[in-house]
This record gives sequence, structure tokens and C-alpha cells, in this order.
Amino acid sequence: MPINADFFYQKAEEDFLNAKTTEDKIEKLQKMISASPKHKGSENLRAELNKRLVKLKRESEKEKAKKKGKSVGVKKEGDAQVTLFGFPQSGKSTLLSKLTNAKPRISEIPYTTNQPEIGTLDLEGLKVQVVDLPARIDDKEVLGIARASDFIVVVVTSLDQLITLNNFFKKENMMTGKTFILNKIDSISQEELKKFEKLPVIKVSSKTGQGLDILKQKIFESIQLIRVYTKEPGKKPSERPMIVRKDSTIKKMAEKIRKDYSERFLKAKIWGNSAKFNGQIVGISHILKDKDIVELYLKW
Ligand SMILES: Nc1nc2c(ncn2[C@@H]2O[C@H](COP(=O)(O)OP(=O)(O)O)[C@@H](O)[C@H]2O)c(=O)[nH]1
Ligand SMILES: [Mg+2]
Repeated sequence: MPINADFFYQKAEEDFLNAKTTEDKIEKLQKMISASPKHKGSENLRAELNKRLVKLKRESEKEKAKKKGKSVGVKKEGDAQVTLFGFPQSGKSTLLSKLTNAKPRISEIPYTTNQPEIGTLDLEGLKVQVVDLPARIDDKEVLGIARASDFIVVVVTSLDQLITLNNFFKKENMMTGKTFILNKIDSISQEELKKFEKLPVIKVSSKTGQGLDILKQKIFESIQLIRVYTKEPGKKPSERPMIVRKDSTIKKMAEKIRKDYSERFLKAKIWGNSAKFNGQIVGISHILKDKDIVELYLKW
């Protein structure tokens, strides 16, 4: 064989041996095959290399399928995102259907939720995206979604579950941004209920709706957003609220409507929780409270 062909083959082999990923290996092996000696005596070698290529391609397919099947990413929508987290059969899907417009599959067979189910909880104009996570609590992607959400509602039906999950969150360094709720209080034993008496756990029944208002209030407080209504002089307040961060100033709110509104700001009139009296005139650094009504006066 010509000496330079041998050189190219050896170089290709070296590259192949250094390849790290399956994709990379496939690419380098293909180069190796095309650089391999083409005479009769090397038929066995080429057959061997082709066999390896087939095997690698199969491996690559498997890797891709695995990635696809496990992908449970959720696009954030609405003003905030809350995730439901808990063991199978704890009633997460039922809870989702009670809190939101979603119609998830509810089943007596565990692990019915393979993909996250999503619904919107409307807190008087504040839209909360609620995500019912697949019941694979130790799955990295599921945990990733929970971690990335604004608040986690951990659903349990026994003290054992609570302890297990609490330890789990400790291990994962996820100690804040969540609340535990005890579900199925309509059917769990008095004995079990008693264990929760002194715990800071919201007791609910997704079935009867008991406790759900308290849960909604907890979600509202935890996501740290408020609703404010804008108003034009002589007219009624807007029907839909603007959503701003808790403790936002009028400046923040004005800029959210239009970038240049804070420069053009003259004064504001307010009604509601942050007003000392109806129609109080305030400046741009006034701090807003939930459900305030604000009338902006601009210079030009
Ligand atoms: N008695 C009672 N049963 C419930 C309650 N919430 C859910 N379930 C039942 O528990 C089972 C599992 O509910 P599901 O919502 O699918 O749980 P998930 O696996 O956590 O999504 C179903 O048979 C539900 O009807 C509840 O508050 N009370
Ligand atoms: Mg479910």
C-alpha cells in the first residue's frame, strides 16, 4: 500500500480512539473506513470496521430516544409558575383539576402522569401556571422543573411521606420556596390527622374542596406579586389588573405600562390598601399594595 494511505489511516484511527461522544465516534470511524486500505487482503478489516459503525449508529439512536422520552421541560406562562410535587396517588392531578381549568387524567393506577399536566389558576386576574409533575420524584429533570418554578406545593397523604420528602429536599438543598399540604383529609384516619395537628401544613381535600382557599391564599402570598388597577380620570378602574412585584413603587408600575411614563410623571391619585384616604395624591416613589387603584397624571 502507498505509504501516505497508511499514514492517513493511522491518523484516522488515532482520532477515532480519542473520540468521546457516540456522534463523534461515528464521524471518526467513517473517516477511518474511507482511509482504510482497499486491497483484497484488508477485506476482513473493513468488514470489522463496518460492523462497529452499525453498532455505534444503533447506540446513537438509543441515546436520542432516551433523551426524547425523558424530556419534560415546561414553558413558563402566566405571571408565576407553581409546581405540584409528591408521591404517586397523593392526589396531585385531582388538585390540579380543582385549582385550574385543566382536565388531567386521574386514576387509581399509580404513575398515570408521564408528562407534566398544566393548568392556569386565576387569582382574580393574576394568572398562575400550575404544573402537575410526573410522579418520579428522584428524576433530575422533574426536580429541575420544580427548582426552576416560583413555588412548590408538596402534596402528602401521611406523616411518613412528609418526613421522606422533607429529608429529600434537605439533601437537595431546597429548603425554601415551598409548602407542604396534607391531602385527602376527607378520608384519612383521625389518628393520622392528629399527627399533623401542630405542623405548619395546610390540610386540604381535593375531593371536597376543603382547605383549597387557604392553599390559594398561601400560593398568592408566596409568589410575591400584587394586582393593581389603572384608572383614567372620570372613568372606572381597568377590569384586568396589572401584575407587579410586591412592594413595587408607582415608578415601576408606570414604566411597565410605557418606558417613558416615569419621565413624564406628574402625580398619581390612589385608592385602596396603600391610600390613607380615597384619591390621595402621591409621588412616584409611593409603594403600592395589592388591589390599589392608580390614576396617573403625565406631563405631556
Ligand atoms: N378521598 C379522597 N381521594 C382523593 C383525593 N384526592 C385524590 N383522591 C383520589 O386519589 C387517587 C389518586 O389521585 P390522582 O389525582 O390521580 O393522584 P396523583 O397520582 O398524585 O396525580 C384517585 O383515585 C383520586 O380520586 C381527596 O382529597 N380525597
Ligand atoms: Mg397525576
